Amino acid sequence: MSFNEQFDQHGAWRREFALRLKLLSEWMKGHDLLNAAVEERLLRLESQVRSDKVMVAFVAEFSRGKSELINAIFFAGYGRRIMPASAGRTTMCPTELGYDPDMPPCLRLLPIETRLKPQALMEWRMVPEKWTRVDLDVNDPVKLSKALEKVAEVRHVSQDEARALGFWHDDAPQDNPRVNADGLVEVPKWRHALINIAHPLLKQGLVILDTPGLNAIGAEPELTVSLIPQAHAVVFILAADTGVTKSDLAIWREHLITEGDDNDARLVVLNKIDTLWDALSSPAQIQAQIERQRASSAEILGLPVAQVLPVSAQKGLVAKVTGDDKLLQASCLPGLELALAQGVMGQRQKILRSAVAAGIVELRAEAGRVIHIRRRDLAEQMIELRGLRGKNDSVIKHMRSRIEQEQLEFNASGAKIQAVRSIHLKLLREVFHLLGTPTLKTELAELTDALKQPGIKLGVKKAYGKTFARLREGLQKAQTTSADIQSMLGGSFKQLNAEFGFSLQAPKEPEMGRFMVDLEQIERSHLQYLGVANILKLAQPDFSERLVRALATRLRVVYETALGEVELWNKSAASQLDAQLKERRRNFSRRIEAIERIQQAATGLDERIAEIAAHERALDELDGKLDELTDRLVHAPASPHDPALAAPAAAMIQAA
Ligand SMILES: Nc1nc2c(ncn2[C@@H]2O[C@H](COP(=O)(O)OP(=O)(O)O)[C@@H](O)[C@H]2O)c(=O)[nH]1
Ligand SMILES: [Mg+2]
Repeated sequence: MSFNEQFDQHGAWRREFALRLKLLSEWMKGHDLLNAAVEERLLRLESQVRSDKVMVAFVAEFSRGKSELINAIFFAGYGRRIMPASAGRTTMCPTELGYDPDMPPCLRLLPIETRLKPQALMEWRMVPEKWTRVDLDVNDPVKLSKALEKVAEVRHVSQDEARALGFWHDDAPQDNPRVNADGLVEVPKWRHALINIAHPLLKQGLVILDTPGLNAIGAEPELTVSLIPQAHAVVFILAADTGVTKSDLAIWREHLITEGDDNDARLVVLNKIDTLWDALSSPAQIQAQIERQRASSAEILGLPVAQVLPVSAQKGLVAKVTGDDKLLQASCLPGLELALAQGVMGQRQKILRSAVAAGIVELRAEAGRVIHIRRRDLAEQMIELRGLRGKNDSVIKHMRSRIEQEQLEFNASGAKIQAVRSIHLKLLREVFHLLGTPTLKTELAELTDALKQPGIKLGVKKAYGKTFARLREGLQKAQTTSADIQSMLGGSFKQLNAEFGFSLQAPKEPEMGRFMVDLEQIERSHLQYLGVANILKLAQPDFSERLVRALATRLRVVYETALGEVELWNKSAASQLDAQLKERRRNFSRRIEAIERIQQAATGLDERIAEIAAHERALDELDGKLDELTDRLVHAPASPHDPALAAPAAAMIQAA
């Protein structure tokens, strides 16, 4: 299966899942099984599946064929080049292709001058008016690719301006852009481009990042510390006509090697193998030459040969557009697509599926508790009513006053429950404080200050190390406090269960380990960036400020996610308590009502008992149905060809 097919399949699974989830939520609502925690979980699952993005980044030096490869893999269906990729028309700024349904098809461009301001790219994303917008006509491939040529636009500026923008380094003259006859330097006109088009793959959540060469990557710290490390797959491209150059190696070493990462997510492509196709050599000779180059590239990069995939993007695109199967095979493009499909999509699917499966199990447990307490209440009423059989009026009266007494006592115990709540809240505030934005800000302010100290540059790694050590300590504390909350809740719930026959169960506290790993990964990507090569850049105060800003935006995402999990966990605990209190209050009024009816001889005792028995059966059915519906979600078929899909969702509604 190719990448595109696998992606399609993933999309189909997500749509199916979203539909089933919606039906489940309606069904639960109809049976009064929704409480705050269940609702929250449903919402999260829905948005997790709906907004799941898969980012594939193409990273390489100028002119290795990134844009051409993107055209060949994703956009051949348009019948022509979409991303500019011909000699002299090369991408100058990082370009993200994706789909946002709330926006018309357009190209948005952030002017390069925004580099002079300290805000991180992530922050600029939230200020749409600073971007230049060009609407796109997706039905006209010629106009479309013409409009996209804007990502190749350049400006000519003075050396000083180029320096300020991060494109001129006095210490590394060999890497500086060329100066024209007027003494002006060519720099990209745009800092970042966002392309919004309703391409089928993009609609399903694929995001493609096309990057310019080494110089531009180095000038935008956020690429190195955020976008590239967070991509689900990175395709690094070499060209057969240049071999592994010094700057290829610099990109690989400075931006792409991260120890401990899973290798499936890093693909190395040896592009332009067609330049080795030579009419005078035999196919075997050509093949041998490709293999030699493949082996030497692999050796230089320190990879197994199998991980370097030879292709010809250009011939692959031509072959797809003209329907030339032989050429397509010769281009080796299908092999690369397969590797992307298995390495990237396969992984992504697995992760998403196991995440949602865990969510569904929790959901099932929450709803199960509601059913459980209803069942318990019915059983209690049943015993009560059976006990009234053959009893006279005064016994019935006595029974009623006993229930009323119980009700009074229960209401009076509200203080106890209140006490549990207030301890819970107090501890929770501590966790919120530890993970909150103000705390993060304080920690990073210290780092910014440290980087501002003259002469500290050589100790910059140390300053980072200290900051991260403090952040880790904070997370650790959040974990310990969460564990305290958990055991406090566990103890109080146990007591309440014993006293009132509740079935409360403190939900497991969120695991901070995952965020610890995120933290480590962020630290690694930053440290890698702080190598000798950047020591001089770090001497510029605005550069280090930008770096810390980029760090802050990335950390904020991690902390917000952690906070979100803590919130959900506590909501789940609090709403369990609410739900059981509510059910219990209802139960008292039901019992009193039943006795009243018997007293007034409005209904016979036997009839009432039969009613309860019927309720019990209905509850059993509800429980079974819930099992079935949640099971179907966990085991939602992966493939649209799966026979299980032949029984579509409509059948499910009927069954429900
Ligand atoms: N012969 C050959 N040329 C290619 C191939 N892929 C890209 N090119 C050419 O290499 C140049 C740079 O390609 P482009 O995609 O713009 O490179 P980028 O800067 O990495 O995005 C263009 O002139 C392409 O036509 C290929 O597979 N074979
Ligand atoms: Mg390009």
